[in-house]
Amino acid sequence: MVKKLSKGVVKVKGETPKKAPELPPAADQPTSYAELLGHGGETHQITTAALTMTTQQGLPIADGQNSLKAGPRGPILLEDFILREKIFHFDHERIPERVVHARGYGAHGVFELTDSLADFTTADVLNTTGQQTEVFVRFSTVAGNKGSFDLARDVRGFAVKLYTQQGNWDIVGNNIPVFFIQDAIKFPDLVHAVKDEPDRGFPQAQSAHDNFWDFASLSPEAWHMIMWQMSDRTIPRSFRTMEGFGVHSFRLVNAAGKSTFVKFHWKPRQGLQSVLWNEAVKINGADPDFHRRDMWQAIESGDFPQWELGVQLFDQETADKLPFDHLDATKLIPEEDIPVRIVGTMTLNRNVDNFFANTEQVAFCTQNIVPGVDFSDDPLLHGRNFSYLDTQLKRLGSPNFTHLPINAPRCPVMNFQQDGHMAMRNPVGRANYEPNSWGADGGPRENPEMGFNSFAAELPPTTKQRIRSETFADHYSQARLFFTSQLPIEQKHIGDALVFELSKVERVDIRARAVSHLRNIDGGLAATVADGLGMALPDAAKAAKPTQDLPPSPKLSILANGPGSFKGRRMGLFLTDGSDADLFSGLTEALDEGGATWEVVAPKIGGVTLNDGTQVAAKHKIDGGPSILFDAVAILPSAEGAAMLAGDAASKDFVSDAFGHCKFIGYVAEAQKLFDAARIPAELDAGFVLLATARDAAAFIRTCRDLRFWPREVAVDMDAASL
Ligand code: HDE
Repeated sequence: MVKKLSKGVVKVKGETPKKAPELPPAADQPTSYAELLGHGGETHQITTAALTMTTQQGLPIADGQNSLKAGPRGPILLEDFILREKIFHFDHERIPERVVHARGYGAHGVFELTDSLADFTTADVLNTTGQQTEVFVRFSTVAGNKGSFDLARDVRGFAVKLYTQQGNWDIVGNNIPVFFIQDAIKFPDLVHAVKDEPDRGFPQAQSAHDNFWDFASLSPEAWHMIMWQMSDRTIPRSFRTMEGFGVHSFRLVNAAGKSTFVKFHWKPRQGLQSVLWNEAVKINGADPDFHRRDMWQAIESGDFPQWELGVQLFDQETADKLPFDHLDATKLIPEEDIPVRIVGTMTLNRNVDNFFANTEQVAFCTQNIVPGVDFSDDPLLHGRNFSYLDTQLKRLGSPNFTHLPINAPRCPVMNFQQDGHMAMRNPVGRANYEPNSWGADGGPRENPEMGFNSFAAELPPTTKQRIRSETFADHYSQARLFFTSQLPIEQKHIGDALVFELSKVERVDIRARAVSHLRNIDGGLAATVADGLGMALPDAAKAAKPTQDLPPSPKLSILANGPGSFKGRRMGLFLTDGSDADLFSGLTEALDEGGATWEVVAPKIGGVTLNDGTQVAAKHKIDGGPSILFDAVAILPSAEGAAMLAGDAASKDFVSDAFGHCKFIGYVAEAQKLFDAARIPAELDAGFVLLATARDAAAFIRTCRDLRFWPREVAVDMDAASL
């Protein structure tokens, strides 16, 4: 980014080389590794520059560049313990990746309570307004491996660890409020089915294959979540533009021991935003780290993402009146039925300084709750409570993973648990059992007043059996509710996604079985998908319960809940030598004022010289900065520049992709040659805004408030004719 100082002199924004951190005076420097490790915080910050390099044992190293050899040309001697230690440690650097949610990205932040829930819960973090609680959040995709790409069509994990004064509270949620299955015993099957097929080891990070749709088409309970999965929710524009949901009902318990059911919501202040599927496919190639880079950049630039914490509170009587069972994780409660009460704000304000120590080693567990919060009887939740602790042991290798700085509570931890691999928190003294009479009071001891008490739920007389509740049997009504709550363009995207995914399924009978479920959800959708696949409409799947028509819930639409401004979004400025300097200044000033970001795309990474001689640095060379990386673009070449680039494939792609992805396009008249070369229809639609002078900049940015110019989709997609 460039700011013009005076004619021909520029300051390149954000590129001022950072001053090297000043080293403390020698006397203040840590003298030992142990002292370094004692620095606290979430990672062990080691400024090796200040010190002589040592082995893990602290032995100063004289030569780290050459191994110990018999003669200058080898062989290497077994005696070289420095070499062996280094290679040994390297060999053991990897820990198992998460069995699901392997690819993730985390950031630190703070939660501030704005509305006390003291009437409902004793949880300190939800009682005192204005109180700030440290948090760590990890966003993730589910199916792909750790090294997969960010824009897979997939559910996103949204896991929040709140370091409260009463212990760590983890809300391990997703960006979708429901789940595929109703009982934890089905989880390994679901995950096996969606991940790469075991014989061939592909496809990576995608559900578009036979095994997933085979499982899905044999699991009617999955179809509500499948509607979400096929919607634009699973191709978010950014982690910053996703909602988070705790999914299950939990309980809040107050000082009088009264329980209230609660569902947790995180609502992004940035508004909901997604990309298009064709764009997602291309982003994965151009920038597989699109989401993590976006989060990193936003936080580094001080544009801290924020979410509001919302709660849906309801009692047993209300629960009994709902037209479905709230203990069934395939169901949501429409906000129109039980409004979401906003009670706090979460701000992510600090990037990790060591990815492994923080994002990889963080261990979320649904069983991490605090006094005043408790579980509902949701059978999926209970399975999760077992799984998370179990998997952390496998992944982190020791029951002492709670000693790692990212997992350690920020309040005192006192008990008689001891030893184990890598124990870092080792109590001293003789007593390691309870009760004991060694200390003054034999502590630490339990505290019935402030300690966690399970809610004393009454249980009706019942029998032990392996069974699925009849109240879980309505599989399609909320799937229909989700579909009918979408705007027409969103419904089209769901149809497109289903056709795409099922077109990757080789077995025709699986395709047909999938479409048979759609018949119970929406007849029009079923017909569209069957037509898109070129197959006859199959009979409807046998339904355990008939589909009910529920009133639509506008809150379920992304487009109805968008950002309403260009703030926090990114404009691509396509420049060449000779581009108009006034327009460039006007546009960049308007973007800066509006809290948006912008990046220059130019024929050469060295930048361009504007028509007043100003030099502007480029962020991307054209083929390295395709328009898919931007929310909107401004095509601002000089006449010579446009003529030169009219034959350039990457420049034509830049324009035609922006057009095809329904982006708002600001342009100068000189761009016409490039538009013609990119075969943009001669009559420009209302998504194009002419930037005749710098005064037009503000109006263009206002136009970009809407996410996309959707009417264009009808023109660019033959499947849209039915809209
Ligand atoms: Fe998870 N899930 N899950 N899950 N899940 C894991 O725990 C599991 C479910 C979710 O960023 C694992 O630490 C079972 C629903 C997130 O580190 C594992 C069932 C929801 C993350 C596990 C579910 C989630 C995980 C793998 C069905 C949304 C990533 C690694 C009963 C509410 C957390 C790990 C992070 C991770 C088990 C279903 C969200 C294996 C058995 C429903 C966000 O323990």
